[in-house]
Amino acid sequence: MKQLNSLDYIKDSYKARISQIAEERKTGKKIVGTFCLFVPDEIIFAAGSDRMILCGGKNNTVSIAEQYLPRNICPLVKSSFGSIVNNSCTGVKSCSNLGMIDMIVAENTCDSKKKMYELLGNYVSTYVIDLPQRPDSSDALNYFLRELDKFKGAMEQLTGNKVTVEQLKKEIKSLNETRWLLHRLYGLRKMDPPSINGVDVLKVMQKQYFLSPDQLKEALSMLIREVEQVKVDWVHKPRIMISGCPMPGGNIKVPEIIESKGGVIVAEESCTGTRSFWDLVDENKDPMLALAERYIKIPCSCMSPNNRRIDNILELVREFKVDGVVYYTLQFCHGYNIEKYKVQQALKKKGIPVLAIETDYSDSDIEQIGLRVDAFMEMLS
Ligand code: BJ8
Repeated sequence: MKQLNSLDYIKDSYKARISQIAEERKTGKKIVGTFCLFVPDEIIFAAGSDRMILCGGKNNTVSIAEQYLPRNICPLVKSSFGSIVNNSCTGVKSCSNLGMIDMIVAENTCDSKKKMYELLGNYVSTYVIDLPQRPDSSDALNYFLRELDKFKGAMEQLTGNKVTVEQLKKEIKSLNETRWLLHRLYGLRKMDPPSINGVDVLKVMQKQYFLSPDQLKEALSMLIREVEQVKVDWVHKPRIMISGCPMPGGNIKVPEIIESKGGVIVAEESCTGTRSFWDLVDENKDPMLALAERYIKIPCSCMSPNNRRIDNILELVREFKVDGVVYYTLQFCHGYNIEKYKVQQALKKKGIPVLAIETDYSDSDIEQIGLRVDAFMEMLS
């Protein structure tokens, strides 16, 4: 497939972004670190602060975390924690960024994250948003709205800036523009064959959490323009959707295996995929209410029941003409591992084959996963 210049631009934007954050700090701007989609960026930006997502996708910080945390928790939590406690930064590229964080904004999602945040407070000031975990119950929305109001207050205290309705509306509009661009990019993947590889899109989706909103919009516009020009000869490749746990930067093992074995990934039902942008925030409502309504709908497996996720998966399978689903989970992620049963049942009813892969951040299972993916592709061909 054609080399896309915008992908190099996105890859090379790392240094510029770090310098930008360093400059912002010199002017007194506060930098917030987050780990999850449930934290509304709009409130962080409306308070005049900037944010970096700190989820770890690299294996080299896992063993550092294991000196503090049990081995049998998910690698995403261990990798994230390992980057933060690794004060010496030995061999860990991303570690230097953490010194730039003024406050971590955490959320009550899965058990591993919740308990990890308690320990994180020893290293960086940590604020926790309490999420209602039964989103369909009658008082969940009001509870979440109150939590977001408290969070807005915490941001005002951190930055010394008042979060105004006008500023919130401006940030909602800006981030909706990004969501629209992502919808346009994903729209190009609905073509047969799509004119961009899944691995390339995933790298962009991983970077979306690192770039500033303006950088991201510029990069996405460039990418869309380039992808629209690409002409691909038709060759049959099984159209694969990945569904499950997020894949933060550094974790690209399974998508690379899928595409090296002849499949093409056309969508990712994950927080490094559609969950990050699928729903927009209503621009015609009171901004705090609109944010609460949009964010509480994120179909994460920490929510119960989470039937919205099943509906969304079936919608994506239809829209992206998916031939098979790779259900991807990280070891010890109980939420997504348990929800696998319901997802498999729903897809089975629609005649969509599923390959379940449970893995970690190490390379030890590459060969074994490759054999299973090979067999899956053969079945789909
Ligand atoms: S909204 S998916 S980003 S919580 S993989 S740490 S769930 S044990 S990352 Fe997540 Fe927010 Fe949900 Fe998305 Fe726990 Fe599972 Fe690990 Fe996970």
